[in-house]
Amino acid sequence: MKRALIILVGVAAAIALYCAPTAPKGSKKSPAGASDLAVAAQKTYVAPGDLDEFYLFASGGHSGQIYVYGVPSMRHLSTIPVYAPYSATGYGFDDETRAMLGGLTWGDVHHPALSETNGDYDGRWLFVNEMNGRVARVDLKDFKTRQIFGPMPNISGNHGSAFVTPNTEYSMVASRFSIPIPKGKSLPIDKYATDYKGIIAAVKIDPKTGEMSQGFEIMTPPFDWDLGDAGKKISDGWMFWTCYNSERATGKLEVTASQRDRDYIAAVDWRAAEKAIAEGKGDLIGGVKVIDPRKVPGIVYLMPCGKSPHGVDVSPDGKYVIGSGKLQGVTTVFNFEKIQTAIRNKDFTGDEDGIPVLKYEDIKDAEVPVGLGPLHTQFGPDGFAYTSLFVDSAIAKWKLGTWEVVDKIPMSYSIGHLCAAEGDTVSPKGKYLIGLNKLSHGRHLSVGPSQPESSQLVDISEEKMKLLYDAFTEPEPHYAQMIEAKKLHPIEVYPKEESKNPLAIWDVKDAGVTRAGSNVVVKVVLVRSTITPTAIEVNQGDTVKIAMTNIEQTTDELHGFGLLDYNINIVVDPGETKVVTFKADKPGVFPYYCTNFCSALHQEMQGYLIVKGKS
Ligand SMILES: [Cu+2]
Repeated sequence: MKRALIILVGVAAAIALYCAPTAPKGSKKSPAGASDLAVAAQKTYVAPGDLDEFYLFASGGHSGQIYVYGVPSMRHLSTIPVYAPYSATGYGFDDETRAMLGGLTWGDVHHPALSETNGDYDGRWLFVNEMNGRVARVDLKDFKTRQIFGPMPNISGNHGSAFVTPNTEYSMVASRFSIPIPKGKSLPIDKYATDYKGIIAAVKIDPKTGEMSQGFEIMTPPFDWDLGDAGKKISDGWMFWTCYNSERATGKLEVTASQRDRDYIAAVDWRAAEKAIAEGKGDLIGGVKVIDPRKVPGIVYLMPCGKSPHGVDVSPDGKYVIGSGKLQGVTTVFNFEKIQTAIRNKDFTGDEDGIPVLKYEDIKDAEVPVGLGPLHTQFGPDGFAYTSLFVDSAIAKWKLGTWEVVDKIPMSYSIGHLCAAEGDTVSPKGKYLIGLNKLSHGRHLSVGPSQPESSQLVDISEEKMKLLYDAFTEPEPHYAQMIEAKKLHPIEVYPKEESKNPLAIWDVKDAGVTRAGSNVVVKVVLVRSTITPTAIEVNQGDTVKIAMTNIEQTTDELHGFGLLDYNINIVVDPGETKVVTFKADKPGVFPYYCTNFCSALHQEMQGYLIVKGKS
C-alpha cells in the first residue's frame, strides 16, 4: 500500500514536471491571470447581429496575407491577400493583380501600418511590408490590395518596415540583410565588415491617393536592421530603428553577433534626409540616390542600446523612445530631448562609418525592470506602457514617468509582438491588448504537427490585466494593429456610375466576342443567374482577353468565373470589372461556371469555352 502510494506520488510529480511549461490541456480552469470566466465570456461575447468595437489587422507572415479580426469577439472576418495568390477572391488570377504580384507568389508579411493623420489612425489605408523589399497598400474603402511597390533597389530583407510617419508622408524601410550594393554585385563574405552595406530608406506616399514612389535611401554599416517606429508630436520628423550585429560579424550569428554588450538604435532626421535628396545630394546606386552619412552628415545618429534589441517604440507624447536588449531584464527609456541636446552638443563617443555614436548614459531616463526578454511596447490612454516579455512569456504593465512596474500577466505562451487598441498612436484607446504568441500547443484541439499560432485577448480597462480569450490564427503572428471600427467606412458595392474600366458593359446585349487577327476580346456580363455569353468560341493559339462585369448593385452578390483546365478563377464583386488574358493553347471544350454562390439557380450559372483545334 505504502509502496503503491510512493509510486503514485512519483508518477504525479513526473507528470507535473513534464507538464510544467505548458498550459492545462482541455481544462475548464482558467490559467493564472484569467478573469472570472463568466465576466470574460460577457466581455468578449458579441451577440448575433451585434458588431465588434474594433478591427484588428494582423500580419499573416509568410502566408503573404493580412487577416482581419473583430475585437473583442476575435472572430476572423476576412482575409486580405497581398503578396500571394488567393483563389477565394480570385486575387492573383486576373491581369491587374497578377501584374501587381510581378511573378512572385509569396511574401513574408511583417508589420501592418495603418495610415495616420496627426499621429492618429485615419482609416484610409493599410500599408504592409514584406521581406523581399516591397511595401503594399490596401485601400480600406474596399479592403483590397491596390499597389505593391518594389522590390526596391539595394534593399535585402525588408524587415524594418512599413511604419508610417504621423501624417503618412512616408512608409519606412530597413534592410535586415546587408549585401554588396547595388544588387547583382558579388563579393566574398570576408569583405562583409567593410564592403557589405545596410540600407535604411523611405517610400514616399501621395497624401491624396496613397500612391507610393521612391523616397530616399541611406547607406549604413552592415548591421542587421530590425524594427522601427516614427517619432510623434515633439519627436515628429525623426525615425528610430533597432539593429543587431553591430559586430559586423558573419557565420553563426547567435555567437558571433553577441560579442558586444550593446547594439544600436538609429535616430534618423528624415526631414533632413528629404532635404538632402531635394538638394541633389547622394550617389546614384542601383538607380536611386543613396545618401552616404560620411559625405552628408547630420542625418543619422546611433544610440547604444542593450544587445540585440527587437522593438523600438515611441510613447504617445513623443517624449520617450523605448528599446531593450531582447535577453535583458530591463527595458531602456531614452529621452528625446536628451537625444537632441547630445546631438546639439556633439557629445559623441565615436562613429561607425561616419555615423556619430551618442553616449548611453547621456540620453537615457530609466531602465525599467519589466522582466526577462522584453521585445515590444504598446501604450494605453492613461500613461501606462505594456511590454511583451518573450523569455518570461508574459506582459508587464508599467507607468511612464515613475517607471514603476505595476502588473504582470502570463501568456500561453512565448509572446512576440503585442497590440493594444490604437496603442502606437498619439491617442491610445486602452480597453484591449492582444498578445501575439509564437507557440500555442495544448490549448486547442490537436490538428497535427502544424499547429496554429495563438493570440490572447487581455482586458486592460482596469488596474489588473485580465485574460479574456484565446484565439488561434494562421501563421505567422508578427505585428497587428487595432483601430476603432467607427473610423472605417467600407463600401459594399462598386457604384455603376464610378465604373472606369473601358471594357465594362452593363447590358447583356453588349456581351460577345470581337476578334482582331488572333486577338480575341470577350465582354462578359455576370448577373443572377447567367454568364453571358453562355458559349465562347475561339481558335487554338488565340490570345483571349475576357473582361467580365458583375452588373449587380446588391450587397454580397459576388459572382465567380472558374475555368477548370486553364487554371483560372476570377471573382467579381458587385459593380466590378475584371480582366483575364490567356493563350488558348489547349483545344477542346471547357466549361466555365460561377464559383461564388449567388442564388437558388447558382448551379445553372455556367457556359462553355470552345477552343477549336488547329488540325
Ligand atoms: Cu453567380
